[in-house]
Amino acid sequence: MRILILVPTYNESASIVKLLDRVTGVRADLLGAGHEVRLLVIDDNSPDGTAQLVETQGLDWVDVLKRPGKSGLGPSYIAGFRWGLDHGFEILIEMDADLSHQPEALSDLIEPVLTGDADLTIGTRWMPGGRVVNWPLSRQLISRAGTSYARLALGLELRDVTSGYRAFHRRVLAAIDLNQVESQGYGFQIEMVLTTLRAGFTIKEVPITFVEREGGVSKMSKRIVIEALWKVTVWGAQRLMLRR
Ligand SMILES: Nc1nc2c(ncn2[C@@H]2O[C@H](COP(=O)(O)OP(=O)(O)O)[C@@H](O)[C@H]2O)c(=O)[nH]1
Ligand SMILES: [Mg+2]
Repeated sequence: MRILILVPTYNESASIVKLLDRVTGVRADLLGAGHEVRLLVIDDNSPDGTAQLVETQGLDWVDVLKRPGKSGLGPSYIAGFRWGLDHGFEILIEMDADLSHQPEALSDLIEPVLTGDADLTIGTRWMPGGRVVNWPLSRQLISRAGTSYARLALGLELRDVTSGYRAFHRRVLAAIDLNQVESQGYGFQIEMVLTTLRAGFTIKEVPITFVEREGGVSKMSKRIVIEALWKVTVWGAQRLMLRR
């Protein structure tokens, strides 16, 4: 299979080299199993020079998609999905740059997509076998409450709708209208879940260990949380009115 790991970055110079280093080991195993693995950094012109740092590593399996300025997580991923589809990749992975998502868990994450068991897998913190390390209680509460609200408002059975460690089969991204996806942060992850399910695809959750970042700063903001809450409320109201 042709696998592409998408990594959006905004000021991640503290962790991106370590990430590439750890992906190198995982990649060797996947290559051994007959897969092709490339990685695309989608950088929003990080002032700390993340893109240049990646380029100076000179890795022939890594590309950098340079964007003019900070646009948010959603638009960055949409640009990355388009790039991956255009280049013929079959499995497209979402992964954070801050090492919260363990590259070593990649094989388990993609397994159901490889075998055709699911069209999308989500690395889930809030299920048996999943856990979080060093994550402040306040963030855990926001995450769990957010998922509970989305489950209720949108009638979802998933246990971690905002997780950003995911593997899509290209058939999902090719089938949905990427122009219609409009959310930014957590809202983007929830919107992708909804869009995937509405298009008739299957989602499977895989337990992961999520480790709080050690370097750099989180781009999570009150605005991103409020956007997600607002969007879920609107989508929930539409669901009630349209009975979908
Ligand atoms: N390209 C791009 N990447 C972003 C943006 N905002 C966040 N990211 C990246 O998305 C990933 C998750 O963001 P992070 O700040 O760690 O969010 P948190 O884990 O919820 O605290 C990281 O790799 C960030 O660098 C953005 O506006 N543009
Ligand atoms: Mg993070």
